[in-house]
Amino acid sequence: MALLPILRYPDPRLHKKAATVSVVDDSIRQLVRDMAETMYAAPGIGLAATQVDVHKRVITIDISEDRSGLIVLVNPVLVSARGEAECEEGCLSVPGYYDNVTRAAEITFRAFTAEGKPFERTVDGLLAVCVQHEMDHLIGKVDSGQRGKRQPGWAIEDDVVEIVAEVLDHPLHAVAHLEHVLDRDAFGDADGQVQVGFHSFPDGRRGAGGRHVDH
Ligand code: K1U
Ligand code: ZN
Repeated sequence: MALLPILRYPDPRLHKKAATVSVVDDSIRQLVRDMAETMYAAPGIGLAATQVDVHKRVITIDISEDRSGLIVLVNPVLVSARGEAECEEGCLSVPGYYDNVTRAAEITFRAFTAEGKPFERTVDGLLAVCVQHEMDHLIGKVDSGQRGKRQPGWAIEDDVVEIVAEVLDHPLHAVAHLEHVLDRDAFGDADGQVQVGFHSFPDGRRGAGGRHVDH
């Protein structure tokens, strides 16, 4: 098994459309094993092949508490969708962001297992949200978290605060400017105020990120 690097927004490869898998063979099963390992390590509750730069319609999901409920979707297709639900979503390709997204509350989809067996399922709740999120990845859609909320552990360094104060009226400028100054990814919001800086994760890792400032 292998841990695969996860592409990060704004990598243009995240917008590629995944191709239908023609045969579920050993190479697909190896991809599934690697994706599952990568998803568990991230940690995440879902992963689309697009996110690991493999442009095939393959998804892994595990929403179980004890990480024992791996679901594999090869060539998933949406059959029907009902109702609406607003939920907070994260994305491993946009670390540090959580965004409120409106999704169908219940969906029915068809897919193939890693053994190439067709199945159909009707799901709701977090699983429905996660399937929709991962299927978006397969068509190259990424929610960049532009309405993202502040996460616990947020920290902005002094030098970054100065830059933010200077460019607060031009959030997209702020993002481009900070990416240049910090030489790393930063995120922003097209229509609101954005602060951009470093995010401190509970385990001590640090990364650049941004947060929307409510008026
Ligand atoms: O596709 C991805 O980017 C993975 C993403 C899936 C997702 C999360 C929430 C709602 C919809 C889709 C994640 O897994 S983000 C990380 C996350 O939500 C999480 C990680 C560990 C434990 C519990 C949740
Ligand atoms: Zn995602």
